[in-house]
Amino acid sequence: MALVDRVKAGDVHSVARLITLLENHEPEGLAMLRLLAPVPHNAAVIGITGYPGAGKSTLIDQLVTAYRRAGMKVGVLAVDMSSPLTGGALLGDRIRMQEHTLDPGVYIRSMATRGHHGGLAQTTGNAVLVLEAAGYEVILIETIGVGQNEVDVMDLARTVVAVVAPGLGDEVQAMKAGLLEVAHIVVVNKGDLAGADTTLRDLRNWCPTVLRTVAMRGEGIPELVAAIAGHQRLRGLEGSPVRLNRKVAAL
Ligand SMILES: Nc1nc2c(ncn2[C@@H]2O[C@H](COP(=O)(O)OP(=O)(O)O)[C@@H](O)[C@H]2O)c(=O)[nH]1
Ligand SMILES: [Mg+2]
Repeated sequence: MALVDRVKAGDVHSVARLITLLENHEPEGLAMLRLLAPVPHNAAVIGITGYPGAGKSTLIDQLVTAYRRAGMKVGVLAVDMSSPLTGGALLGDRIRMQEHTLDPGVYIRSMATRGHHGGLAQTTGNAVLVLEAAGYEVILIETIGVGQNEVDVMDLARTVVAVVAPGLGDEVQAMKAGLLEVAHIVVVNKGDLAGADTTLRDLRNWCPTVLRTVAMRGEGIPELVAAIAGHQRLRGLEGSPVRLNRKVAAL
């Protein structure tokens, strides 16, 4: 069977191989992407953005568990700029996600970002296409979301969740200026820490949907899943060009 057919059949190794070809800008990869067409855009593409340490990976880990329980195939694309700000973050993510790597219904991938500059969003978009072609129903994209590159990556997501940790006054101010503009849902994670109430109150003046989570303990996850489902339904009603994932919207 050709690589393209194996991707369509959902073979994980072929998915990984094709994404690598696309990451390396191999002409062969782009040719195969064309062969995948038409790709049904049935996945719920969800962006999880926020500063390093806010708890994005921990939250994604919990979301993966929730969507798997609902029987959906889940892909995770961890996009992280190779800046001093995020150095070393990806290894931690891999270790945390290890439990899911044993699950054939979950595909987790760190997108190589070094030297990508403007092409990051395109490469990530191509990876989303490959996952959709392979039948993934939920695709979670993790990014730190501060620079233009990451904001472009967020354009790929139908629902964008901004994650904030309490007690970081300056960070919250920066989030208001940048991240909150692209976010549909704001999560105050580390709700167990002092200052969570103040941060929640503050952010509720800015965004209609602000939730508290303790990702480490799985608290607030059903509410987040419901808020994402609600947003997907809303987008469906608006007649967005991206098709609605009915399974996610039904949760
Ligand atoms: N106290 C507390 N710590 C958390 C919570 N969620 C995550 N963390 C911790 O915060 C740190 C950063 O989490 P991580 O998910 O890697 O953040 P990311 O950089 O945004 O992906 C880790 O040490 C987590 O264990 C939470 O709800 N409460
Ligand atoms: Mg992370």
